Amino acid sequence: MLNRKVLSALGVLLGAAPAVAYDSSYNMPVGVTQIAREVHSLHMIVFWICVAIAVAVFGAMIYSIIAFRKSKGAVADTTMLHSTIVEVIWTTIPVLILVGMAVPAAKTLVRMDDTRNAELSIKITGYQWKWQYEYLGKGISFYSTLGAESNYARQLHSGIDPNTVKDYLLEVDHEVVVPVDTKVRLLLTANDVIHSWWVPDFAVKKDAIPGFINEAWFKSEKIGHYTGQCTELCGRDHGFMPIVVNVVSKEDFARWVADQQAAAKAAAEGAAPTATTATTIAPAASAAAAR
Ligand SMILES: [Cu+2]
Repeated sequence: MLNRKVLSALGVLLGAAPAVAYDSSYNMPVGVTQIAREVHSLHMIVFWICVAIAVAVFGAMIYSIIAFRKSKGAVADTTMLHSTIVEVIWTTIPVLILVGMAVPAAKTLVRMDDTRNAELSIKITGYQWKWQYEYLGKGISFYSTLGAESNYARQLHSGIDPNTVKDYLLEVDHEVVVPVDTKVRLLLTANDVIHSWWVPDFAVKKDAIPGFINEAWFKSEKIGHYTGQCTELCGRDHGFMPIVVNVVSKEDFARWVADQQAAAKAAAEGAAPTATTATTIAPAASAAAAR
């Protein structure tokens, strides 16, 4: 009776592991960059190693508890108190497993840190509670804050059901626009407290620290909208400074840059900004591509 209960509980646990692993709403996203895919597969390798170890360890333990219980007349073996061979085995196997996991992980970490040959550099500054984006060498600079709809809905007694707001707390007024298939280097810093720039689909998560410049990069292989958040608790509105990256075609990006530069020039000359200051390019089309 006990055997069957324990075995069925084990079965449920083992069945749940792959289900959790492959249901993307629980698991981390595969992402849209080479690095993100590598990170995802490293995560899955380590996950399955952990599952295998858990099955072996808990399997042996539960079997021993059931098969050698006192009521069955089991008597402790007091003769085998020390075994050098067993100690060597239980030291060697974990070392091999750890090295086996560390080598591919280190390779990916080295690639993550290689920001050379970037085709576009964006300086990102974290503020309480918004992000500033400066496209280096292009004369483009703007702040990105929580979208108006989310901002209204989040207010106490707003009367707005957050479930009715599209991309609640994941929409901004000015999206970061970058070209597809382009290595984009990010230079991260902050102007007050520590923030952290995180976009899961790019596998980029880097602290933005006052007085320091941290580097990161990504090369999106897919056009679309990708969202992220600040992941360093930075004060009252930490949860209200999302990130939206709009990955567009290279032609659309060139057009966007020209529009931004023209708008900046017009503003500098004192003329009223034109309608082309909008930073969103075909949101419906690119959002559809992302999903
Ligand atoms: Cu923050």
